[in-house]
Amino acid sequence: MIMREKNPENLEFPFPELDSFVTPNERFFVRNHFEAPELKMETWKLRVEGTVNTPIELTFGDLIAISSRKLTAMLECSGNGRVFLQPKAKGLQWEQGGVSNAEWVGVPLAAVLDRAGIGAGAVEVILEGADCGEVTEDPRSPGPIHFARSLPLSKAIQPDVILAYEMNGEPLSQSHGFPLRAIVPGWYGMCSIKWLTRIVVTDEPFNGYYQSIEYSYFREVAGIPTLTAATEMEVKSQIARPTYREIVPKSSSYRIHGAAWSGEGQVVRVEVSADAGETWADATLMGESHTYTWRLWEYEWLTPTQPGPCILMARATDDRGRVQPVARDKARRSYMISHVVPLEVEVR
Ligand SMILES: Nc1nc2c(c(=O)[nH]1)N[C@H]1C(S)=C(S)[C@@H](COP(=O)(O)O)O[C@H]1N2
Ligand SMILES: [Mo]
Repeated sequence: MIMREKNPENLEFPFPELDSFVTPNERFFVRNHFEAPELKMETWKLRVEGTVNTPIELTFGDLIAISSRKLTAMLECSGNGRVFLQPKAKGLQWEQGGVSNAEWVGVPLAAVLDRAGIGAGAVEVILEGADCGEVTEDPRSPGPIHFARSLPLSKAIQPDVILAYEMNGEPLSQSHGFPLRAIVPGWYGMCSIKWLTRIVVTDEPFNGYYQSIEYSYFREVAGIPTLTAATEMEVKSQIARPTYREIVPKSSSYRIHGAAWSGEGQVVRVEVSADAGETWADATLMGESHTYTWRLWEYEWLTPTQPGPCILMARATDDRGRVQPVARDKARRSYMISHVVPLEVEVR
């Protein structure tokens, strides 16, 4: 793993080493804002309150008694690829490995909300983690805050939004949110709250730090840029190999490979260019197509006969016709980094 920050722990998956559809637990990237809390299964409780018919408190035993669901879903940090931004942006300088894919087991959030009964006028569901800290750099928090995000009720009650306690057949590790985390498939990683201990149903939109100040972008409303919480993942592809400045033999065949994904859609096409975007050719999509996970792809590249630098690119298209853009959209601030990143290699 590549250490992006020691305390709190922030670890990047070395994306050039991508060689499996499911990311092994010890290679799944870690994104923590505060020190990971040490929660004990015996004393852990999940409170559900706010605009509900009856506020409830569930123990871990109560929770796992609810019928479970298995789901393969990837998480991508919305700052993944930040190192490629020009001018340089503040924040963790992720390369391509703020993204991973796992099989999760948990209970639908909808089933938990049902226990409490969603009250009249409910519009959003806030998920709050047990981790807590103070943001001491501008823009500062008003003191210690918990990591929290809200989901619109319509997303919160979708059966694929789960509260997970298993990751790739093992109990969640402390780094990934033991004993319980949300998995909000198709949405950027910050929506999938770890160390979940409190759920608040609200009758007004939530404007917490991590969706108004951080993890928000400018969306145009009647021509006026309006800060809006980032939610669904953009369509995107990444090249795992070759890597930046890799030496590639001339007049031979090289397997370019990587992964591509699209939030709530499915990738239908990945194209590769070996001439800085002048011409494109279709890559082969491997395995089956699934919503919420990445699709591995490969392309057999017949390398140039002449030595010299060569610019590679990959771009994905999804089943809703979204095409990965070539240009960076500044309205996205330092998040949702999905534009095509040129990759320079050296043919020798
Ligand atoms: N409680 C809590 N949940 C959290 C975070 C956090 O710092 N605290 N980080 C979020 C972010 S920004 C991402 S990208 C994902 C990363 O999940 P992972 O560490 O399991 O890869 O968790 C999200 N959930
Ligand atoms: Mo993130």
